Amino acid sequence: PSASGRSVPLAEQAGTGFARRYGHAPTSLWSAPGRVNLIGEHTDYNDGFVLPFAIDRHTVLAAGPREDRRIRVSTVFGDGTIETVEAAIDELSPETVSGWSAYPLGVVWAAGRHGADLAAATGLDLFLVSDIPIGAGLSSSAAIESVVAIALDEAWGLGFDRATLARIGRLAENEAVGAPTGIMDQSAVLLGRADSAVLLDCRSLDTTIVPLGLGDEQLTIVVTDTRVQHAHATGGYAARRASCERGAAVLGVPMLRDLTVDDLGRAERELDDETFRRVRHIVTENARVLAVAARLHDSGAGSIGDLLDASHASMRDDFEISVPELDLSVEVARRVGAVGSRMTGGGFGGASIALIRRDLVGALRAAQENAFAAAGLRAPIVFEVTPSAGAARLPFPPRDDVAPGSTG
Ligand code: GAF
Repeated sequence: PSASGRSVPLAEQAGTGFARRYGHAPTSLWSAPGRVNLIGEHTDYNDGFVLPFAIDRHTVLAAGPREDRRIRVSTVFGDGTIETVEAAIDELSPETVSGWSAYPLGVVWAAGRHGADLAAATGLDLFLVSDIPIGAGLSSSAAIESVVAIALDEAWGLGFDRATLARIGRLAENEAVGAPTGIMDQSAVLLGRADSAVLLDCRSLDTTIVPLGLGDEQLTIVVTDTRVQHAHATGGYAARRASCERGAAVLGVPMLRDLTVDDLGRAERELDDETFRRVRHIVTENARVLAVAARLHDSGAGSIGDLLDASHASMRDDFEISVPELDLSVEVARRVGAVGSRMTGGGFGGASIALIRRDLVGALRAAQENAFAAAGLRAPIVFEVTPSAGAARLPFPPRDDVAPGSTG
């Protein structure tokens, strides 16, 4: 919010921030949303299925060309401080980038690995602003990667399709940031459509847009950010990935995607208990994703609640990636009358979602705040999200009537 109390649109913040920082105006503006995963957790790196949607929270990038072959990138932190990092395009590698700038600069390097001719690339000044909470499991990182990827694609005339841009973002995250994540987040951010989720087959990368029709049923999706921060470059995420690889190896399949619920009897006999439970989560979660997509098509969002609930139980008990704050927020949502509720994203912190009637949103917010206070926990942040369009170029100069993500 500005000093006047009016919330300054992100596009305007990016444009004026750029001009103040670099002393000249930007030439283009770009926007990429965060994402919520409706269902399909940790299935992406097992070649399975996911069903995320882009949300109405964005990272906006102001960009302008330079005469030399350097990249300058700036970002605004929550307390208003601005940090700028500068690098020569030719010297970029996973070893030379670090901190927050590993996301945008890692994308430049990754574009080169995907065939972009970096030797012919002109320098760029970049300025990033965002209203996606960091560490909440809403893909603030994929939004940065994707917004930089679409801007480079046009500035350098690369002509990559969206699936390739998603791969570039993922490569940056895996190699430059060092988080062994899958392809879901970048795909959701780049391929999202208004009022819809994206059903992604993470083996073929085939996508199907699945209309959610929430408005027709007077339903909405509410995020409860527990403010327990997670980071996927460390610890549990990589350990879960290793368990999945071990399970597939022992069972003699290329990926856990290649198992069905009919294989779980054999899996239980051949695996140790912990690995079996990790495998059972992936196998049943893949089945739930396909069932949710089918039910959305056949009978609408009001019919998917039990599958969301079962997904949460599986993550809590079998995959063991939930935390008490997430479990509490899910229980509270059910008590208030949500259709269904589950943690979303990689886990070990972050946010849960509740699919709930619109008229219950106020009651849900109050109940979450009360329950967290009663448990002696930091107040959660509770807000509605709207399934939104994916990353896009914004009109420049900014127009007041066009919100980030509403074009393209
Ligand atoms: C994180 C990762 F980035 C995704 O690739 C995915 O594995 C998710 O956790 C869990 O479903 O968001």
